[in-house]
Amino acid sequence: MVQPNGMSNLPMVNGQFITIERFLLDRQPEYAKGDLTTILYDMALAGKIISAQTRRAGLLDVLGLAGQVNVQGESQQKLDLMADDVIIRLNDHTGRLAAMVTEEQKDWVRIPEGYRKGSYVLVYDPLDGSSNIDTNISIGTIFGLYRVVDRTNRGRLEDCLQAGRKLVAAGYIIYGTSTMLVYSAGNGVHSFTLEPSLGEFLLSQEGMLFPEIPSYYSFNHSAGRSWSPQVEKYANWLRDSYQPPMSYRYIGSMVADFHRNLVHGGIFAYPATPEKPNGKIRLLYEAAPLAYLAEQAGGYGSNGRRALLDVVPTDIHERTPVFIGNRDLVAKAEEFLRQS
Ligand code: AHM
Ligand code: MG
Repeated sequence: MVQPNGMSNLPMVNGQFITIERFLLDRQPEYAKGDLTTILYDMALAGKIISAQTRRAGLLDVLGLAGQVNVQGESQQKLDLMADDVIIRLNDHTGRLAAMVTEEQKDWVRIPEGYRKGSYVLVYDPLDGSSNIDTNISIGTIFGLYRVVDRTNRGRLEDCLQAGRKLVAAGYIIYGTSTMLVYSAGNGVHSFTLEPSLGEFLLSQEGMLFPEIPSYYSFNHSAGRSWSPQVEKYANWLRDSYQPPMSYRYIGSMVADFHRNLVHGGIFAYPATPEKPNGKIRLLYEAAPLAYLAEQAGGYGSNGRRALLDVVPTDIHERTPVFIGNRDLVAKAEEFLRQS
């Protein structure tokens, strides 16, 4: 591939950038080859399409508001519904999936009659942080992949209600200053940046790890008045006692807060409050995939008492408190929350 100007910092093999396709073909562990690799490639394609749509979101809004231009129905859909539709349409007919679970649909998504069923279940939040869409702030797609529980009987609720520990791959696509795809299939966390003029995701970093010294902590402090005394003490400890001091950053898109903390080190938390006894974040398609990535990057995700990956969901849209990021910071949160 020709080297675009100013991109010499990306890893190369034999003078060439490494496309996600090449990476998936060459570097996937044996167990992840086949359908799993192809689903990951399909998610990369979904990311390209959603990225293109989010880049045009402001324009589509203007056209929609003017009401005089005959915008296609699809363009006028809310962006999160459009993203949901893109992912379903790219995946429902491929014969690789047995079921899907999405934040945007009340029930789990069945593979339509007439299409072959596969052995995997795709769980996803099509556009996390969607309250940020109209203010041009980073948002993202989060996804996880499970194998069906029983290959002879595919596509049931119990295939969807699996603990994060059973994930075989997870990732996110972040639509920010650039579009990046970050994923793991159990052999470390790898990131790719979309080169817009080529329309290709190129390897940015293989084997991402949380830096040892964290830089940021991310809570919504406006909820502070409702926190338990334990959460309050922990937040105060992060602010007043942690050395070297960390900065406070909260975007309001968990995927973007997580990504920044993965790159620079830190912790994101969305604790329980009396108003939201289980917090806000959804276990199956938000917390578990990010907890899987966190553990693959040397970090940890907890609900404040135990590993998020060990919690078996009883409802596809179940919520959970979340503490996720550098392992020692999350372990410290558990320590504070154990205190009476
Ligand atoms: P969403 O999936 O509807 O976008 O909601 C989840 C988002 C998270 O990305 C983010 O961390 C959180 O909601 C922000 O909520 P709050 O405004 O209560 O802090
Ligand atoms: Mg979300």
